[in-house]
Amino acid sequence: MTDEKKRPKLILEPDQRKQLVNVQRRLMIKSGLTLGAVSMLTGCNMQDGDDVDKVLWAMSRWNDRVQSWLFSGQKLAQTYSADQITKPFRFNAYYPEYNVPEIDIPNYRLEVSGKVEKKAPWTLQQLQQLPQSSQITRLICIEGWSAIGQWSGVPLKTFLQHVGADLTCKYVGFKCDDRYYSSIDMATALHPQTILALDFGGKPLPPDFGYPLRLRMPTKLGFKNAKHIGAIFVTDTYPGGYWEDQGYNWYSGI
Ligand SMILES: Nc1nc2c(c(=O)[nH]1)N[C@H]1C(S)=C(S)[C@@H](COP(=O)(O)O)O[C@H]1N2
Ligand SMILES: [Mo]
Repeated sequence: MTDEKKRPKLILEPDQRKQLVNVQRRLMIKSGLTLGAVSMLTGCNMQDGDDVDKVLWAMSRWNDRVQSWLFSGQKLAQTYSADQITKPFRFNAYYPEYNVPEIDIPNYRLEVSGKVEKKAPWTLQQLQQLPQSSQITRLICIEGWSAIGQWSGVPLKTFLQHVGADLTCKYVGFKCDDRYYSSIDMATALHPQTILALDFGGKPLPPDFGYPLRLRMPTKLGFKNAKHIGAIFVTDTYPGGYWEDQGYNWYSGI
């Protein structure tokens, strides 16, 4: 028997293969861990699909913790000048551009729930009346492209303070009007460059880019930047996310 034949064979379901690619690539390459080290750390020998699945999720959650320890909370992401803005900007979603949701803007309300004192919904006008912050930053998509854009809106911290959110909670979750959903750690929610963007390039957010309200934070990968936000909630229960639940690392800091 050659060494090759003795080595346990990984038989992966398509879903698990996707997880292996998405999670393993980021975690193992970034941390420099080998398969052997991973099996030592997790107690799984990776001999069957079930184990692989367990390892990947365990590693990913462990990676979330390490990333959040390393996150300074105040260190600013790089900003750019107006002449560096990418034109045209790039659209991305889990569906093609012609399926961008139609939103009834005049009747739009942002819902707020979970561990907050004030659960009244917000109109766009009310959001526009809160202090605004602007940024020219780079959005980086996990699929291998990036683009520089200008967004402005309400710092999420300001919003959370206004609704009397329990800032000791672990998570802030987002529900979107295209059934997308995501969540972030509280430290990132309070970061000065994390904003609820109302404007893109100095004008109200266009449909493609997440109207009427999107999350914009240059400290996390593109898929964490939820568009078309309809509801925000504060919780200690892990909310996951659309891609996160399919294997993308939840923290996904940059
Ligand atoms: N509601 C919603 N938000 C979303 C997505 C989505 O499919 N639906 N896709 C994410 C991904 S993968 C990326 S890269 C960015 C793309 O934002 P853009 O269209 O402004 O470039 O939006 C993120 N936010
Ligand atoms: Mo993305």
